[in-house]
Amino acid sequence: MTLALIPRPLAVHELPGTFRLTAESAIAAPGLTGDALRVAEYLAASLRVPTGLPLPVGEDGDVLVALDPSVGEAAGGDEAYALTIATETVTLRAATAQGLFRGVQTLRQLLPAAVEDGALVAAADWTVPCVEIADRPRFGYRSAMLDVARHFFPVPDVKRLIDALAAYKFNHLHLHLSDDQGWRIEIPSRPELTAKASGFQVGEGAGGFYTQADYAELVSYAADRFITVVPEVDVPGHTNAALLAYPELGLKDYQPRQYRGTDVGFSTLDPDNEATYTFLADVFGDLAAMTPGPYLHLGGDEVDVLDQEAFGRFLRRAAEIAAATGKTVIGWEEIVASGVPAEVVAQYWGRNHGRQTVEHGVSDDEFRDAVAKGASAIVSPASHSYLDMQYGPDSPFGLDWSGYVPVRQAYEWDPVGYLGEVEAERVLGLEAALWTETVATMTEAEYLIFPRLPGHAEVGWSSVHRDWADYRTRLAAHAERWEAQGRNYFRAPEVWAA
Ligand code: TNX
Repeated sequence: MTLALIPRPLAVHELPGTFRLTAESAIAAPGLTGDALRVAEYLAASLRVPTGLPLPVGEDGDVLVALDPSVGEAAGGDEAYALTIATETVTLRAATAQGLFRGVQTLRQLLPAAVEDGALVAAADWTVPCVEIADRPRFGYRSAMLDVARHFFPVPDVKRLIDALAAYKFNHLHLHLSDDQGWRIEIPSRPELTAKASGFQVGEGAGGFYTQADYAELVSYAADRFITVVPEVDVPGHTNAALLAYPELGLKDYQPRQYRGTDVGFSTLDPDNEATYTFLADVFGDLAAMTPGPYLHLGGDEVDVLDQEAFGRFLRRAAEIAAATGKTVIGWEEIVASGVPAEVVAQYWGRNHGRQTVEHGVSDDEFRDAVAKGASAIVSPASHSYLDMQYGPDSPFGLDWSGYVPVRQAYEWDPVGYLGEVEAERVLGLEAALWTETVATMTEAEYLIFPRLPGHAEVGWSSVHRDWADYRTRLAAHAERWEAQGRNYFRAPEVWAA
């Protein structure tokens, strides 16, 4: 494919000629209301800034945005779209507003990189190559995770990440909201959590937390981009911060403290204290009420200080309490050995591939068995999809417990293929996860995110076919877009030959 589109669309038919946006151009959105009209307006508003063109949204115009139920008939229909660029007109059709939004991202990528600029760009030529595209995603769950607990990232940083996710057609954002180093979300029934346990983080720095209003703002910013926020409160382990607020919920001899290190596995809620479960009901209940999306992530990873019986007993009750909120529960891979019901979605992270220092691990075979018995899976193997793994020995940021993850390795993998013999329908999709032990700012985070994030976008959206040479050429062309957006990225020699 010669067009630098990521993720690669299902069907692309390139045609001769170009379309040009001009001072006479207008967005036609006849009959659109609600979310679909909002998408047309989002398109116009985002193009007006760099182009300086008026681009009114109305009944008529050379850029038609239209709802068309026939576009969404196949699988993946809610996000399917059809985009036709002819010399005089652009036509974007989808069955849903969400499909239109995904198509808008493709149209943006067909425009010159200057379209990504946050200010007026003089003397650019706003042309688009003629093409017919029919597109829809392979997986319905395409997620990125941001750990805001090890280092806190304020609302504008998260919005910046959400914009990147939207550009690459991700549809979920998982926020890791609590860990040993801080509690980052205001829980109205448990105000001590943020009052006592949010003011620190890894290394230096004051930490922070999202108020309910901050969280609502993030949820709605994401929803405007058809991205669902998946909140995670990690239990029973990774709870040193929670225990600083509620020390009575810990094991007898545990001394909670302001923890600024990066060890794992040392903290836990006490499974034998009834107050633990009252705490969970309060926290999960409030979080569920604040979260319009269907998922609640309860963590469940890395507990060194409980035996398997106590760990399983805790998780079965925790899962029940979380499910009672009406949400679909997600837990890290360790949950498959804990006897939680198959309705709990298991998130594979491949701890066995390098991280052998903690208890309750599951082997790949055990994970596969759980999926064969009916569990659904989100697949995020550290060896491919962890954005916090170093690119190589010279990476200034990142960890290496699962080995280095060069750009090519972050592209050449497949969620179903990775697990092996599993029914494809049980695999909801994938996640690219950024743990933030080693990055304190969005600029540092972006160094790890780019250029690897687009590879996961393609793995999640496009067919199983991978062609590194073709992908690399398309990826290389995206650097100009990140530069126009003012983003940091690692200029990997495997992509931009020195
Ligand atoms: C493993 S992945 C963890 C995190 C660390 C991460 C660092 C998972 C469920 N647990 O606590 O931050 O490795 O790569």
